[in-house]
Amino acid sequence: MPFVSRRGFLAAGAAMAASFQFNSRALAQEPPALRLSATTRTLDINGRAATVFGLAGPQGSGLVLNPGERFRVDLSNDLPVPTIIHWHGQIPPNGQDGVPDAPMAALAPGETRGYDFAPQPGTHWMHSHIPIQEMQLLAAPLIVRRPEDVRADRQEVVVLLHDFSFKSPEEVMAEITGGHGASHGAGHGTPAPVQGMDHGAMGNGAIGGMQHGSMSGMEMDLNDHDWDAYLANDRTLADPEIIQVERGGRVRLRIINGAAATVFWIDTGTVAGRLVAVDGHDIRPLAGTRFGVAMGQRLDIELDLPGESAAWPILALREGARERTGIVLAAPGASISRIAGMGETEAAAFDVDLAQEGQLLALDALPSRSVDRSHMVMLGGTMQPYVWTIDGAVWGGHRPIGARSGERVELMFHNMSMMGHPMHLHGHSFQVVEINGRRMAGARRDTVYVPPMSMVTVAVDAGEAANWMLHCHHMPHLATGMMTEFAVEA
Ligand SMILES: [Cu+2]
Repeated sequence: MPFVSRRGFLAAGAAMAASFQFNSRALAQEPPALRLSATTRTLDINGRAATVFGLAGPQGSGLVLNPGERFRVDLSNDLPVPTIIHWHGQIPPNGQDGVPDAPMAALAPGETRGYDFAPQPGTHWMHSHIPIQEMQLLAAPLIVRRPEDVRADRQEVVVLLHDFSFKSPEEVMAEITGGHGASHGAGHGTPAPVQGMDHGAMGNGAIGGMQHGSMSGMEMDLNDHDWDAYLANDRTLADPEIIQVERGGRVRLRIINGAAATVFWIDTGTVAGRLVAVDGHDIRPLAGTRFGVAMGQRLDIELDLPGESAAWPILALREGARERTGIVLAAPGASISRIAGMGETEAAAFDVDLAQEGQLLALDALPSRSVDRSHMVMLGGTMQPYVWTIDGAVWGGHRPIGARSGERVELMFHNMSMMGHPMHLHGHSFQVVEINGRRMAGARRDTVYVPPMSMVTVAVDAGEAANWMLHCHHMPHLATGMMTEFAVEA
């Protein structure tokens, strides 16, 4: 029984009707599908009410699946507008991937559609693939636990990060694209010198947050919008989530950067962390207290807390700026002091020299084999006009990147622009195999950050014959067309 058609999914394809009758009998023996609803909710952001979108499930916001559990979900659109949800990090059949009209239409208001596939384990998430909806927080964690997670006796703490504006996403987009480009006020969005061109580890695995010499003559653009708030699990540091932990507790942070256009540094403060997975894939553990995470990416960080009645803030610092957000881990009896929403100093720009990515080594490397096909993928664009391109084109004028199913393909991302781009490929997990000309057995991922004027090569075994989206996960870049297709033929 390769595929169980379900109610709404069936409605979209008459060809599936026959299999539905066969499969409906089998359904009786399975637990009911999980219900997930795209809906609106109200948040309190620094004392002001905000109506945003969300994904409500049986466990609250988001889903946690246990080992062996299928991803069997009935998604309902309870919004007044069409929507569709992408299961970021999953490898579903292409028809269930969740991109509007590629191939399935968005769900109309009131429509329910069924999804059923074997999920990829790890820290993943799900979000609308309509950029202005993701900007309205239509996103939630999607955690698939491994058997070893269940055995580990390690408290799992999920943190979903966002940037937030009280303005409508249309207004935000108009401000970003409407002739001004980067905002140049208040010390944000100003071109920052490219830092840290001296390579190599920065001591004890600690990454970033350090000022290196600027590279003469080059400026990169960070943070093309100043958001009203930065959220960790929907809250600011004025009223952060307090998570009860044990003295001497063992914690696994599952960090998801769901922001539209903000790269964060995760700062574990006085507690040493171990980065053990990125994008749901295990890596060789990397010690440190500060790890960067670009839009769409995930970090799993293990902490072994001291045996004290203390509180340990876990902060997310906006790159190139002073704003921050976060949560607080608190042992019984801890006194919790207020944390300012602004740090003393600006956090560094993330991974301009790929020092972090260059230290990440896969534990589940792709099998070694010869490369059947390689493509140079040029990333370009400018703030003025606000246009971001792949191979010189925006969506609609793009030329798909071709492959045959089963081929080993290398995509050489070459960023010729002055902004960084987190590049996300649907339906596959790739491996970072080269950074600025240096071959390596880097991390398995689905989203790789390509800083300005840099080259990152990923290897991927082409999967199901279908057109899979390949795009920048900076939402204003995506909204203005920074997307192409990885066109896999049979
Ligand atoms: Cu981009």
